[in-house]
Amino acid sequence: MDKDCTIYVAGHRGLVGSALVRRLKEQGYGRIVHQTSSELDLRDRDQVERWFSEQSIDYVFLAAAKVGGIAANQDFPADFIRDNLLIQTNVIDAAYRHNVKKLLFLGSTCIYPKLAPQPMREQDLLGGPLEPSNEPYAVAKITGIKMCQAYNRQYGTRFISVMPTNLYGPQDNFDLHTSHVLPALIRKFHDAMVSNAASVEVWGSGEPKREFLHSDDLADACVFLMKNYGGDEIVNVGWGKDIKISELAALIGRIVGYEGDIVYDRTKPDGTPRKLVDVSRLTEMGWQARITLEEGLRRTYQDYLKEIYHTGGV
Ligand code: GFB
Repeated sequence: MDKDCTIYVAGHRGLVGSALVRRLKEQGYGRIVHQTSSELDLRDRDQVERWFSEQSIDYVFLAAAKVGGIAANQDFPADFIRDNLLIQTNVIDAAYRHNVKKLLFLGSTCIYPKLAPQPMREQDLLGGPLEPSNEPYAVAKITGIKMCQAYNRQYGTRFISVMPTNLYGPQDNFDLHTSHVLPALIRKFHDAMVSNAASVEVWGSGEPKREFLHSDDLADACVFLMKNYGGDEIVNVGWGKDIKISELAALIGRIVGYEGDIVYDRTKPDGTPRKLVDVSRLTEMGWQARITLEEGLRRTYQDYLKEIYHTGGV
């Protein structure tokens, strides 16, 4: 990627897209283009076509998606499959028709079977039934991967697909109903600490295990792959270790400084029992994540405090 190339970051206001813009700027890329969803509705083929005709886009990071935690996936399954299929189909097809040099599609590790052997390897894709709580989202993401591979095969494009594990960082969604577990727990523990509540409610049994990667690490991996990877196979990006939700809750409680009880609401779903990715394909290429969960959580809590108090943090 030349420093003066035009790079389109789709979804630049989100957790992943905003981290990509930060990383690309740090590396000296001058022409990064983007649009908000009200300026450009990526679900609308004509608007996407117009955008690609107006810009001379060389590279695309496709980070725009409808995302959410376990409850949002269960409550809005139609929105998750429709919006993601429309967004990715329009952008991938426009990238082909406008001769984009390379596109990076962001998938998710929920594309792997519910009971895939752990850690999950790239070749486990389509090896068994999916986790039901997010199947429509996962099917949309699998379709995106297959579209990239099909376009490469038929049209000779260079579209690569990256599978990040559960992510967190600045610009995350802290809404208690639609967010992922990590921002939800930061908010719940903070609110409990401020209001001196006797306990914090954590969904499910606390037994499921998840792996968490900071969005700045993911952005670094994506820029690395855009520069160095041209293969057709998908590539996992993860931290390499997972922890129980109960351990995550205890860690967040410690960072926030909350000393009350943790209670488990077992009427809420656990989702998939474990989700850890095999990162050997990426580490063999020479890339490794750097931000430890504890450091990442401290940074995310500081960012959250700045956001809610509009100050310089504590
Ligand atoms: O992050 P999360 O919503 O999604 O939930 P998934 C992870 C685990 O944390 C589940 C538990 O076992 C939840 O029951 N959990 C505990 C909580 N307390 C809370 C809470 O207050 N809020 C939330 N949200 N969870 C998502 C998929 O699955 O992973 C998406 O739904 C996507 O499609 C994403 O793939 C990466 O890790 O289960």
